[in-house]
Parts: sequence; C-alpha cells; structure tokens
Amino acid sequence: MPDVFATYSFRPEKGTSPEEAARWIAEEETTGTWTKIGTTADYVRRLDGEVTRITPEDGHYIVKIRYPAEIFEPGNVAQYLSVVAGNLFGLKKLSAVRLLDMDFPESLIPFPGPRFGIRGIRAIVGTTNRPHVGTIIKPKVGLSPEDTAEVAYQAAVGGVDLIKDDETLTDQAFCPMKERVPKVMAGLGKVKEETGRNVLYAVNVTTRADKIVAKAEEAITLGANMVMVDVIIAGFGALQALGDAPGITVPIHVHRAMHAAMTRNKEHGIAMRPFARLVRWLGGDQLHTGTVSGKMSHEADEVLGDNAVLTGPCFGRKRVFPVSSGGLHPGKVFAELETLGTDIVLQAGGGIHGHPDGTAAGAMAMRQAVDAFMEGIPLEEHAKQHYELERALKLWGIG
Ligand code: RUB
Ligand code: CA
Repeated sequence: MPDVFATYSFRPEKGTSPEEAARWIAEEETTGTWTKIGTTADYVRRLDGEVTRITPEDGHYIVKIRYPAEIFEPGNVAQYLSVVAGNLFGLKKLSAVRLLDMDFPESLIPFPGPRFGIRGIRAIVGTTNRPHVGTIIKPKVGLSPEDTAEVAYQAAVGGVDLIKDDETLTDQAFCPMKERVPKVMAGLGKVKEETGRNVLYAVNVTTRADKIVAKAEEAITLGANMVMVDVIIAGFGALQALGDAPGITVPIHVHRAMHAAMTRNKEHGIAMRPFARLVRWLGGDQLHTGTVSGKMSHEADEVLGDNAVLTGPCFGRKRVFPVSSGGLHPGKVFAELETLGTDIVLQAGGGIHGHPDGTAAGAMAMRQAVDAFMEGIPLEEHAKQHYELERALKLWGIG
C-alpha cells in the first residue's frame, strides 16, 4: 500500500542539527518518544516514520516525511491529523515548524468528495463559465429576519448568485433560523419569478458535532438550498457528517473562520493547503481560499496552489468551487479574475451593501464588473455606460 508523505518547513532550535530536528518529528508522530524505550517490539519498527529529504531554503529547511500508511485508521480524519499535524508543533527541538502539504494514497481517501462541485452548482444557478458573485449579509449580526430577507432580496434582484450568512450568525434569538430561512427563501422565490434566476442561500448551520446534521436538515426543510459550515471551528468531523448524511441534499459552502490562527504565520502552524485537501475529500462544494487583492493577508501563489488542490485531479472527486472573499468590491474584480481565473465565486459583503445607492445597486455593480471582464472591456470604459459600476469605482477606486 502506498504511504503518506507530509511536507514541513522548519527551523531547528539552536544547537540542534536539521537532521536531528526532522528526526524528532518523524519519531514523535510514529513509534518513538524522547528517549529509548524497552517496549518497542521488533515488529513495531515497520511503522517507523522516515525522513526522506531535507532541503535548505531561505533560512529554514523543507523536509518530507514518510508515514507508513498502516499507521492511519482509514476514514478517521481526526486520527490522520493527530499524525501529520499533531504534537510536533510543540517540540522544543524546533523553534518553528509549519505543515505545508500532505499526500495521501487513494486507499486512505474512502470519502465521496463533493456532491455537487463546480458543475453541480453551475447547473443549479444556470451558468457555464462566468464567475459567480456572492454576498454575505451585512451587518453580520443584529438584523431581524424581515430585514435579513429584505437585504437578501435586494442583493438577489441586483444579480448575485449566492447569499450567505456570516460566520457569527447561526440561530440566535434576534434572528432565529426558523423565521429567517422561510423569509429569505420567499424573497428568492420572488426573484425567480421576476428574473428567472436561481439564487443560492447558504444557511450557517455550524454547531456542535452531534447536532449539525439535524440542524442542516432543519434548514433544508425550512427551504435552504445550500448550507454553510465553519469547518475549522466545528471540526472536520462536522463536515464529514454533512458530506455523508443522505438528508443533506444541497451543496455545502465551507467557511474557514479561525484558519488564520494556523495559516497566517509563514514559519509556524499549518498552511491552508492540507485543509483544502480535507474539505474536498469530505464533501465541501465551495471553500474560501482567500483573495489576491482583498482585506485579509494572503499570498497569490498560495491561493493559486490551494485553488489547484480544489480543482485539479483528485481520484475522480468532483471539483470544489473556490471562493475569493474578504474586502472585495467592483474595483477589485479584474485583479481577482486576472490571477485566479473565472471558475471562482467572488464574494463581497461591504463591497455590495456599502454601495452609495444601496444593496441592489452594489450587486449590479459587481455583476457589471464581471461582465466587463468576460467581454474584455476595460473596467473604466464599461463604467461609462453602467451607472452603478461608475458609482462604485468612484467610491472605492480600482485595485
Ligand atoms: C467578508 C466576510 C468573510 C471573509 C472571510 O466580508 O465576511 O467572512 O471573506 O475571509 P467583506 P476568507 O466582503 O465585507 O470583507 O474568505 O479569506 O476566509
Ligand atoms: Ca465574515
């Protein structure tokens, strides 16, 4: 059976050689511990981790470690993470260590992957190749169900393809799911009658592991045509439960609040890439991977690599729709699409609801910017004929 390989960047602590530091990782995560022990029977040694290659790079080292496949319990992602991303981060012999990527054999990916993926979502919305435009209802908390539905309606009528709850809105008393979902969906039904377009509403069902499937089923019964989970906060088991549950008949939008606690530090923690792989295996249909021009800290190369993991070959699993979000507005649409391509969801919260003429105009401006890109018309040129876009560019500028 092919084994698992994990790639880390690391810096050894003073007085420790790179070889020794890397060996500490391999031993800690497999058969070893800090000292020689008498309980390691000979037959156990086949499960030893192996440092395959160490390469110096800009003041740190890159190491690839082989973990025997047999160490992993097939299908138990929590256990997978306990090996490739477990105790090693705390080892004193390393002053910094970051998990960059991981390579698992097909035998350890007994998961269905996305139910819908890019094609399935495009089929629901009725698009072929243009980028989707999404919005997050803002303010992120506080609006009543009626006002939430009104904001959603305005965004939908203006032209967005996707509306989502923000990460901190779940089922609080000021906006209970039972009231919010039917009201939003009624508004989206009206948009369907008026424009013929299908708009998705991703309801945030993030909650404790033993309740998340029931919560998502409740949202679907109330009319939700998409559910959202905050995967780092809720845990990969929560996504897996949704991905496996036969009652979850709608696409799953995966948000990643809290990821930056692990992904932001370039020296220590976990890069987004392993998380992107897990989300695809476990059934996420859309995943946030960041912007190249927005408000959060991201590097274009990393975002591109993460998106390639979502959309490249993966043992026949469907492709995940990458979501570019955080500080976007119409003036940033070209920067995003030029770098990230058009198989992408561009999501704007403030960049739609902050439009001087309101949410519908904000949604129109985003769509106009996307149209300009698709038609190969310079943004400022297009703005001359499109008032909403012109107003947005005047307020926020380009780039
Ligand atoms: C964006 C927003 C999302 C961020 C998260 O709001 O609410 O939670 O996209 O970041 P706005 P990421 O458009 O007003 O900035 O997508 O990088 O995980
Ligand atoms: Ca948010």
